[in-house]
This record gives sequence, structure tokens and C-alpha cells, in this order.
Amino acid sequence: MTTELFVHGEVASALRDGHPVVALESTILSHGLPHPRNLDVAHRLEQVVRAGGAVPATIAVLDGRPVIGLSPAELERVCRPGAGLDKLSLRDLGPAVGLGRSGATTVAGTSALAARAGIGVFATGGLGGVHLGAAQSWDVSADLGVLAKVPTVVVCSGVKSVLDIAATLEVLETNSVPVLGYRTDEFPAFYLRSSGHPVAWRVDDAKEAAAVIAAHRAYADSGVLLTNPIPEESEMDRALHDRLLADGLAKLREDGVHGSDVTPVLLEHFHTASGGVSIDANEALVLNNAKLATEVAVALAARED
Ligand code: PSU
Ligand code: MN
Repeated sequence: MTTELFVHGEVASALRDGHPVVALESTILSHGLPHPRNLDVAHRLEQVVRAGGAVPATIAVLDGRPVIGLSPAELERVCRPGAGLDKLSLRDLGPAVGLGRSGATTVAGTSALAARAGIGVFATGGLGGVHLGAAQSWDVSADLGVLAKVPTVVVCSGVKSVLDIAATLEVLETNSVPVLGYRTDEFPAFYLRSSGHPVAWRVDDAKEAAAVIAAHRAYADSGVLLTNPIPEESEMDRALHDRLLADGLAKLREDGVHGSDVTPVLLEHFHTASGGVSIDANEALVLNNAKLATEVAVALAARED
């Protein structure tokens, strides 16, 4: 067994030369999007990062080895139906590596590995958060705890309204994680551009975001959350959204789903019950986040500090 990271050659040389690198997670591919769309999205995410002038590094654990920057064959493996990949949060990395397993990494798992590799900017779709009813279930995603202690920048479209958004924002505040709205004053709700909850800080371009991130680094070891609303033309109809949400929550209760299965089961419900509308929305927002993350990584690399 080795706990060493396997950093793909292209990623390693970019890091060595101070060129911008953007980390991408794999749970959204293996557990969040259906095949073969997931592979298409995986390729397009990497293309968006390259087109913006950075090197993409999709992250997963394969056969007990944390891989930073999946090869085309590895990307295909992660997206393959029935690949049997576990969903790996930070608590799962030790067991997966120690036992020689394979799994896709969540925001928590990806951020932790990316930071170890020296990659500070990471793009995803939605962040995990405080689940509705958490006062009883204690279901609070480890994504929040990792943002509290890992110096990462997570670019996402907020959290889904299947979560308790107000409580999620409180936990981020408690953990000294600045939440930035990109060209918005309101925290986005994934399929919808706004949750109705204000963000504390707003930035209007990547340069401003980079200035905030660089300054934050001087005072704190926590991460930064840069929230980017779904593009207007891809926003989901609110009535459809509300119906899917109510039905999805009822299904969770009926089927007794809990723990790490909650998010994948809800996503699957959204995808089938909307006839694919939610998949289009998901794809549009994650590509848009990869584009912004790339701009921020480029702006950070261009700074002198
Ligand atoms: N939200 C999404 N799509 C996703 C996830 C969240 O819209 O694919 C995934 C991410 O990998 C996130 C994880 O880090 O679910 C959070 O899961 P949990 O709530 O079990 O921590
Ligand atoms: Mn959970």
C-alpha cells in the first residue's frame, strides 16, 4: 500500500511551473449523472478548462490509489455503468486506500486530495449541506467540515433546495468560510438562480474573486465558496422544480433512504421525473462553473502574491 498521490504528468508539470490547474470531482460523474451523458460531460468539463488556459485534474481513488488527473481510460472507467465505485467523502479516503478499493470523490474528498496535491481551485455542480430535518437526523454533509479546514476554493451553484439552505449558510459562517456571490447578491439554489437568501459578499469578475481569495489566505486556513448561478436560459421552471422536490422528499421517506444515499437517490428522481430536464440544467451549470473556476485559477496564477 502507498498513501502517495498519483499526479498525472501534465498536472504535475503545470503545478511545478505555476500554471493554473482546476480540480474536478468524480462523484457527480459516477453517482450524479446517467451513462453515457456522464462521460460526455466529463470530456466537456475538461475541454472548458483547457479552452480557458488551465489544466484539468479530475480526481478519484482507483485500486487504492488517489489519482489526480484521470487519464482518458480512467475517466471512462469512472463513468462506466456498474463500475461499482464507492462514494468517497474525506472519512472514506483512508479506508478506500488502505483496503485497495476504488471510488469517486465528493466535494469533501476531492477538496482534500486537491489541496494535498497543491491545487487550490475546484469546480463542481452543487455543494453538500445541512439536510432538512438535520435537527433530528444530524445529517450534515462533510463538505461543510472540509471547507472549514482545507484551503480550497469551491466554485459551485450553491446547494439544492432539497437541503436546508438557511442552516447551511449558518454552518458556513460558523466555520469562517466566506460565501461569495458571482454577479449576484443572492445564494443560488442549483436548478434555480436564487434561493432568496442573501450572500454576504459579491464579486463581479474573476480578478475580484482572486483578490478576495488571496487576501483570505493571509488570515485563515478555511476554504472559500464562490457561488455561480445557473445560466438564465437553463434555469428550471419553478413550479416543476417545486413539484419534483415535494415528490422526491416523499419518496425518500417512503423508501427509508438515509445517509450518503440521499443525494444520489434524489438526483435520480429529479432526472427521471423531469424527463431529463434536470440533467440539461445540471450539465449547463457545471460547465459554467468550470469556466469560472478556470478564470479564477488563471487570475490567481497571474497575481504576484
Ligand atoms: N449535489 C449535487 N450533485 C452531486 C452532489 C451534490 O447537486 O453530485 C454530490 C457531491 O459530490 C457532494 C456530495 O460533495 O454529493 C454530498 O453528499 P453528502 O450529502 O452525502 O455529503
Ligand atoms: Mn449525509
